[in-house]
Amino acid sequence: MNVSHATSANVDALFQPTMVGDIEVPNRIVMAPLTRNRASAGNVPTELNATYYAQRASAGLIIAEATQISPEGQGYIATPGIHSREQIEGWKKVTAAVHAKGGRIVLQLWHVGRISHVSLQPDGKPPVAPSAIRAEAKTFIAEGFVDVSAPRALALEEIPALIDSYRQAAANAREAGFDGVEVHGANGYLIDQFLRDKSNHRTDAYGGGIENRTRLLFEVCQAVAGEIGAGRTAVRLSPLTHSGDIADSSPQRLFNRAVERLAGLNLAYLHIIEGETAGAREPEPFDYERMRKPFKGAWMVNNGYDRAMAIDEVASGRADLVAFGREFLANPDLPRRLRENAALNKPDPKTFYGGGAEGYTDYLALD
Ligand code: 8OZ
Repeated sequence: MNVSHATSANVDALFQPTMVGDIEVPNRIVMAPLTRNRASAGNVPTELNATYYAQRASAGLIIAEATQISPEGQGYIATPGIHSREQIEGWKKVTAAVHAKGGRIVLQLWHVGRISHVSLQPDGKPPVAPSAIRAEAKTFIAEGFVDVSAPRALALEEIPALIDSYRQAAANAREAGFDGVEVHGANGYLIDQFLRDKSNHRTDAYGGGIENRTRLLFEVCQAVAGEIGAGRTAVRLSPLTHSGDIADSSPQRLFNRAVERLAGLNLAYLHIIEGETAGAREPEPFDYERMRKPFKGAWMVNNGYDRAMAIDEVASGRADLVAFGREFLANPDLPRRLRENAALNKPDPKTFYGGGAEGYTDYLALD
């Protein structure tokens, strides 16, 4: 018996092609969605953005950064949108550049809900949320870091139009050349605000018990899948995160039921942030296998994975795909580096949010 095989799973596990819904991927290494705040005026993607994503086209799948579905969906400066003609045309440059390099790219559909500031909202109005509860959280605007603004509660009558703005954004993403979309249901943004009982105090069909709090997530995914196909629709969830001042009294029950409802839609993949976003992987006990059980699509995991953990996770079958954020930001050829066990460039947090090419398109590949 080969001892090295017996003691450690083989890196080849990460390079087995597979189907992710309707999308065929050549490896299991995914570029996680990363907010970089480098859109141009009108929140329009640029040639520089196209270069950045094309440099990373060897990913099994690129998940493009969180992108607002509507003007109200914006919460930070210079994040891209997918609701205007100029934005769709800008994204076409990105998808064409990635496809020309042989890659695959989906768009993360984002509504920040209450994690916003009046200066970013149409006519300076308050941001919208499930309930009028201000988050203890910050955002960044033209003047720098500021507290988020107090939101107003969405009226029940406004929810059909909200869901339709997700559907329209998915149609726009398809027109822009994306291979699919990932609905952002994580990290304390609008859908997550509806899921959790700390931020959702509604007494109508979208608040109260778990059935009602999972309704918006379900209906958004149903509308998006109906527009572009379930095999091109995915969701990101973060059951244990407290990002955006979010919390729930019973995350295991909540997310078991959320995944059970989503399972009926036959989505392409579920993307799970394990633990606190960009923080502790096990802040409290959580049975991810139990949550996964009803779901038949691809299972993607994220948060602090290194090479050995990723190989073990995929080789064991606990996950089909592993998403890397900061490592992909700093290593445009991350799949090759993982395959060869090469050293990794270190990401520089000073250039994460905003700026130009520095810390964006100037990380070197091997050779
Ligand atoms: C970092 C800064 C701003 C937004 C997320 C979209 O956490 C984000 C985000 C991350 O999902």
